[in-house]
Amino acid sequence: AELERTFIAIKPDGVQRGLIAEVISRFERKGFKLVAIKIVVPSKDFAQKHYHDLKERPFFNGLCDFLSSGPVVAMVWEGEGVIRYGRKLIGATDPQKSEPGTIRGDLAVIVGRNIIHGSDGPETAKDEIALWFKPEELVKYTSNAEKWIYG
Ligand code: DAT
Ligand code: MG
Repeated sequence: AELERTFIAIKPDGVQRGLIAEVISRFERKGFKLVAIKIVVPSKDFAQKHYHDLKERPFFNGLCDFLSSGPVVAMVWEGEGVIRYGRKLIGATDPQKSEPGTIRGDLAVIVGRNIIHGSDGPETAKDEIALWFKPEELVKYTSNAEKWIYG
């Protein structure tokens, strides 16, 4: 399998609502491989780094306050097409527009409390993984399921 990785985070609303297992389960059952995970409360400064692309947007400050308001479950998932398909599992940014069957479609109502973050492309995936994790926190292992998932 091709070694593609994406950064996925369960935001404070998802953690507080008890949706950690639900979110992980969707990525795990799909056949993606978890290679890093931790729970952290990011500082406001760290949240601003994570969302630096959005710093001109009117909601930037509130967004960064929210991300740093409680524990976040930060993860790296690996698999063929995981960046793009991870975004499909997550659904549209605004849960009012997310399809049923997606994480945001099934589990969230408003854009400011949409449970989960996922990298939007190869460049942001690389940058976000490097921001949240040290290289040695990414675990290299062979999953026994791989030969059944990829043939
Ligand atoms: P996504 O999280 O789907 O990649 P994004 O990168 O455009 O979406 O925005 C990051 C987060 O900012 C998003 O998950 C929720 C918040 N956000 C986006 N647009 C918003 C808006 N119009 N009002 C309030 N919050 C918004
Ligand atoms: Mg984004």
